[in-house]
Amino acid sequence: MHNSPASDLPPAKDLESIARQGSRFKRMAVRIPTYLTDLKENPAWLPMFLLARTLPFRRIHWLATRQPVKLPVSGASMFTDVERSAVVNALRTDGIYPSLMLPDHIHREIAEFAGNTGCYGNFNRQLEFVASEHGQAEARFGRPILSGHFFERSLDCEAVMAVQRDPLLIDVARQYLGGQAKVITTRIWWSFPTQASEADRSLASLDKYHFDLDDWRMLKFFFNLVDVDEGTGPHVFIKGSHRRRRVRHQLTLLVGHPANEVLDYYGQANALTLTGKAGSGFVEDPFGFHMGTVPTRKPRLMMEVGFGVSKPSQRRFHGEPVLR
Ligand SMILES: O=C(O)CCC(=O)C(=O)O
Repeated sequence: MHNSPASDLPPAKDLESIARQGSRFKRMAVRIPTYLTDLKENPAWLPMFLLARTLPFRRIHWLATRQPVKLPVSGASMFTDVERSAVVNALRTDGIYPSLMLPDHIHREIAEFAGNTGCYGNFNRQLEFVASEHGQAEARFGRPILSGHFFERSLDCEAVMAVQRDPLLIDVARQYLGGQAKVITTRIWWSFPTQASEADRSLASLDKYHFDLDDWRMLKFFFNLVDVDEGTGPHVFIKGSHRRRRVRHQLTLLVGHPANEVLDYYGQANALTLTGKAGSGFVEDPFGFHMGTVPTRKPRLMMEVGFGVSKPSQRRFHGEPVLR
């Protein structure tokens, strides 16, 4: 067997970057079928996908398409004591408002539903199990299971629908995104402590700072449905990164970026870790850098209601993979 002398090899740093390039290209290639489906379903997806990552084009789109905000939606909100203008101001400044709280009966009803209903592991409809049997499911299916999604089953839970329809959510979304804001995702899902591969973590948007690029403007409400501490895989958001944006993070094909690169530029002090009691929630502009983290001690149950300004794709509505 012939071994190359050490002097024939590129320096270690170059080898590392070759390896990184390889996996980046692979990650991009994996996404191509999803992109083609989006394009076929809605050709307007392409200009959004290419241009919505840059601040000047986002601004132009905002000025050209923003619709006036109609009167506030009538009806009582389950979020008492929340001032809508305070939420919208915090979103404009920080990209996040971190102090929402669901009523007890609502988060308990959703948690009970998620505990008793079959979920699908790693976004795969073949891997169905109930959350309390996560360990047995990993043994049965012979693979680590990082996430458990309910897809359209989420909408069978009355309490989920009550949150989705709450007047505060749509009012805040319209004030922040413009009068045409509409719901584009509603999902509940588990993330489990496990030895997950990089690909599974990437599919579940875990452990990698990224920004969302599913629409020109988006807003996401998230709720922790179990007590979430450092060991439960909390969500992390980088305050201010939705409006002060490094040029390199605008002229990039990739939405995911290494933690050191993100934290060095936007500042460690701006990384907000969203731990909290069951029912605690927050609303963020997902153009800001954010990520979920992999639980190390106990499973996390989470809910998301996402708003956008364009026609939602079927894939997004049902919570199918949004590959990154
Ligand atoms: O699991 C989380 O906390 C993050 C989810 C996420 O990154 C997303 O919905 O874009």
